[in-house]
Amino acid sequence: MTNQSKLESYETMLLIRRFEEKLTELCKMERKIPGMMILCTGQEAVAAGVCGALEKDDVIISNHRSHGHLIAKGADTKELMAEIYGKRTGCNKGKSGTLHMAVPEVNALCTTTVVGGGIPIAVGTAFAQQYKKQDQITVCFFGNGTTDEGSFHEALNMAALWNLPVIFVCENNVYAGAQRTEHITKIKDIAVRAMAYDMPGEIVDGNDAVAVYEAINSARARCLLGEGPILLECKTYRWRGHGEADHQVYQPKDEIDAWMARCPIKKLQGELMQEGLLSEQDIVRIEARVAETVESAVDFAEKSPWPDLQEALEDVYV
Ligand SMILES: Cc1ncc(C[n+]2csc(CCOP(=O)(O)OP(=O)(O)O)c2C)c(N)n1
Repeated sequence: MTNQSKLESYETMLLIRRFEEKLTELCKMERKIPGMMILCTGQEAVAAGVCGALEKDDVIISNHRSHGHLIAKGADTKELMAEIYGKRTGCNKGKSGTLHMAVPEVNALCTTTVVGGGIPIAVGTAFAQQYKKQDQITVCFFGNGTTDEGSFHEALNMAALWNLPVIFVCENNVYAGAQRTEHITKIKDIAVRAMAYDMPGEIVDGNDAVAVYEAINSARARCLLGEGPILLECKTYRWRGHGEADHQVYQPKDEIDAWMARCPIKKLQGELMQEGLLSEQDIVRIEARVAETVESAVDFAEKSPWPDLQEALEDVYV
């Protein structure tokens, strides 16, 4: 990973963090955004590490915890914020809201809240990439709980059988809804599930953006050689509840504190400073740039028009 890519990952993670902190404020304190709000706070290194190692033409398929993935893939933060507000200027004209955003301009083709729903779609896009002999791959993001769904197993079987260029990225954040992993899944490491489909299953520190980047970089090269899919398990933790209305009573305080002490942003920041790539002044400058990006996204969303009632049935297939 180059020094430039490390600095970019740092800024991407910071942007995701500040963008979501703003969302917490907007939906909880200011009550500007109604409905369910699901954040990836604490998991930024997975989004930044994975997308940092991808090319723009590579496809990502995401789930209900998608803000980080979309920002890291290069989606316009103004259009994301406007979409979350439900405004006409949003990336999906205000129809998806926070949970189903797609940004085809950066090949973020689908985010779905149907648990396990995105994985077969990723197999489809990877099949198209292979069939059209494109030098592109697909990455599919999902949580640990998703790997208990039938669709996960069917999709991995087919992807392995056809040597498809797809990386399955499991963000093991210890929980699935209010359930701890060990209460719903017998195995300790999700990565061992790859064995059943004769594909590599790797475990990486999901709070280490550099490690995630390196793992994706080599997995991508392998996919492009036609050697088939990989399952990458990123061990991480979600700092907040399942959604913002969740009071996290089931998450022990000392567990949250321990993971917060392993903040992925602070980790990379420390490394960059130690390597002489980042100074205190640089941090202040990056923070200011990120704050400005978030503020202008909110301003854009606030000033944007609502969709008209007659637009409700446009772009909808029934
Ligand atoms: C098919 C389906 N079943 C159940 C749900 C309700 N649901 C939404 S998110 C979620 C938990 C998913 O856990 P995991 O895959 O580990 O992802 P995480 O939320 O931890 O990132 C559940 C059960 C759903 N949306 N779709």
